[in-house]
Amino acid sequence: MPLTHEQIEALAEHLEEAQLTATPVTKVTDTYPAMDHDDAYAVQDAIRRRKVDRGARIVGLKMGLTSFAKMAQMGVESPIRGFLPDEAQVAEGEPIPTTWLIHPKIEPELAFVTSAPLHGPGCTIEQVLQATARVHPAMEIIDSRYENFRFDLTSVIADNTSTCRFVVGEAWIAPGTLDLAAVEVELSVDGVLAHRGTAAAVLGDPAASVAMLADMLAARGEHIPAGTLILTGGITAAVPVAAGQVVAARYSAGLGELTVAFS
Ligand code: OOG
Ligand code: MG
Repeated sequence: MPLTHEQIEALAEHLEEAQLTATPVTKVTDTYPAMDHDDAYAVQDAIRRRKVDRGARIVGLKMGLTSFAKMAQMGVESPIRGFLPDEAQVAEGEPIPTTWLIHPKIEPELAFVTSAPLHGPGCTIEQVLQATARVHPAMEIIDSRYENFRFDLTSVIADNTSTCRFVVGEAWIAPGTLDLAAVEVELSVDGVLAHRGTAAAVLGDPAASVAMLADMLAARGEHIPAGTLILTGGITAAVPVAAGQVVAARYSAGLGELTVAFS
């Protein structure tokens, strides 16, 4: 953990300013090549504190880079976790303005809502399913604060895993009623198919993503509380979006279609 408290606070301010002013910045590892993942999570935590101090609520947690499509797309090698502030949440059907975004991309996901606490280490898929109330279709809009959406793992952790906006569909299914890994999704932009995927792309089963989050939190003496919303990670590669476009994700398993319009 080579960074000082002051350096961590300065990086958090730098990255949050980049977000709030929609101005891309150089990677934090360009300035501090020796910083490690613990430093990066400390920067993420400092961004979280800045937002909470200004009155934001944390409405959920997310996992990222949980699919091979995403790891390959971004050139990084392991999953990461982040937080979802209320300012990122968009209601289903509400258009998303792109004015204050840098270079947004969208990806289809499954969102879990827990009904009981989940503790690691060694959290299992069975424990996750036992502790899950609902599984919803979701879309995440990611917007890296780094130039050209290019980063390494340390830099993207510090940047709260590119979190920008997210939409959780009102439709839901109860876990246990079907094989979540078999859920299929088709992502289309203005009616043209962009990607097709199966939820098994997310660590073999999206419930494994929640289990991994519980284990990651356990390493810091934390857990997933009951009532937590969790985005489990993009099922397909993410696609760039622009004002005027309409993106639809059509899910199997009775989860329906989730549409997001950009203005
Ligand atoms: C990092 C965030 C990845 C996901 O679902 O895989 C992510 C990025 O690709 O910018 O949210
Ligand atoms: Mg995502």
